Amino acid sequence: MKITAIETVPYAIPYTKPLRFASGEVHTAEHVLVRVHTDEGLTGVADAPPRPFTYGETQASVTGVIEKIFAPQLTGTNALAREQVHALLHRTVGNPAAKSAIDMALWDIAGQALGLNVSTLLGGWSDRMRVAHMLGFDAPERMTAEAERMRDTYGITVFKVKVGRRPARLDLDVCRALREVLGAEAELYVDGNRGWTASESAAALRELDGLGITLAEELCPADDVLGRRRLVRQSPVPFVADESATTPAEVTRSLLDGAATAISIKTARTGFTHSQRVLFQCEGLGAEVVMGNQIDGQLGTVCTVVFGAAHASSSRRAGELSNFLDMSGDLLTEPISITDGTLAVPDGPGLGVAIDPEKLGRYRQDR
Ligand code: MUC
Ligand code: MG
Repeated sequence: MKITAIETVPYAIPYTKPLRFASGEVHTAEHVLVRVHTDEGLTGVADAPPRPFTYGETQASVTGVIEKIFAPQLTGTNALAREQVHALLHRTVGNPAAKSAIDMALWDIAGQALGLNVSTLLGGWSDRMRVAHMLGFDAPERMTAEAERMRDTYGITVFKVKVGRRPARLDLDVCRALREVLGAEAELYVDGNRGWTASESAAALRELDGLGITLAEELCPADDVLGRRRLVRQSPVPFVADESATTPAEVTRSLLDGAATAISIKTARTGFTHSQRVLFQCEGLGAEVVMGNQIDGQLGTVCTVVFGAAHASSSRRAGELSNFLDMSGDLLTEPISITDGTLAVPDGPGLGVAIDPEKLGRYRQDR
């Protein structure tokens, strides 16, 4: 089964509520839908969410690199020969979202060809994951109200709180208010997106420890090598590398260098193939993982739950699977939904989802 074409469709869907965090903010999902076509009539699909403030990609760069470099290189290649595909993609540095979308679309094709869900192909551990909701910067009362709404409407009890503002008191007040409002049974963890220095982070961690925080993510820059190592050594909870460890090699270096003790896996940047390499490496080295969110829409969220639910170690912690709830629209024929704090892997071969042409028509920007 040969790849015949790779189609890119840029689209834009506004958020009903922008997500703000220490390294940026997102008001509109300006993503690229990637479709890989084959000579046997099967088409695989995946989403590429460019994050200029993290990886340097834009909607135009994703479309450009696929049209100008990847599609010409991959056309004619066996759609099931992922090692060959990755050898070709590897000739170009960077472009993680563009490469990952192609990788996941190829897994979608493999699943459809075999009549199996990709989650079964990857490992088949479970049919669902517990959901963690990410709370962006806002006033404490608005963040607690959002957390309560998520708990009361969707049964979500795990929250990742964006921190990294100055003064740190702003974020510490939020965490205290959340603990007070949600009680002891809620799980809280924090993500600083490198907003603080190592010393500021250490001071914040001392206060957060009393609030029963379970993970600390990217509180300070990993490039401040010694400060970061010192912080990670004294952290009372696993210290998660996210944007500082975006490839299997960076993950290894980060763990061995003492820049992190846990890893955020985002299928939007490592696809399924490299996410598995990251996961298995983490298992071998004894590092925990958390399934992260690249501010994904429903298609991206499906990819995260398909991967996360596939393995015992990636589904041990709740996955960040809920930020699509803040989008004003979506592309899937059957919307996904969170119930009792969990999200199910869609039924059916491949990724188990289909794109609604009418919805895509509404949001696409190329026509
Ligand atoms: C996170 O975990 O940092 C913010 C930007 C992005 O790409 O992901 C988020 C969440
Ligand atoms: Mg993060």
